[in-house]
Amino acid sequence: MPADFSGKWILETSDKFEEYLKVLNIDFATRKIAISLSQTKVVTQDGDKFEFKTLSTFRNYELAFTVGVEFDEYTKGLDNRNIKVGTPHVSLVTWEGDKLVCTQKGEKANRGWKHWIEDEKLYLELTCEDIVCIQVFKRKE
Ligand code: YOG
Repeated sequence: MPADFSGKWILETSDKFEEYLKVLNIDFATRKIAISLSQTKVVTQDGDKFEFKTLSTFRNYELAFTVGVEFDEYTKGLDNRNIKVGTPHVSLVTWEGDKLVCTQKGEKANRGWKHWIEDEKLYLELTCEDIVCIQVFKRKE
């Protein structure tokens, strides 16, 4: 039985988020706004079909995918990169035990993220090149 990520989660702690933004070439002013934001993650899960909404007062990012199915990803409003099927650029989410693991093959090396639940918190590890950022979310009542 896979983990259940569904619900509304609010960002509690963020480690190395600015370093992650830097490696994605996000400019100074945008970084300062981004690191000060409260983020809410809204997850809808139906078997292996997922919808992730990352919401803030500055920008939102929505992603829908099915585990095991490659998809095009355009990181609109984030670093605005294309991660496309049919080129060597593609995103894919798989289960590694109870961890949801996304690889984002594209212009940036070693890019991806992992989600898991630990002690009733939602963890998000964001990776790009040699940077690993960890965000922890708690359930929003
Ligand atoms: O989530 O990939 O949960 O899609 C944002 C990284 C900041 C805008 C969080 C807006 C952004 C400027 C990860 C913040 C890096 C910063 C709220 C989003 C680039 C630019 C949207 C993400 C996955 C996993 C699901």
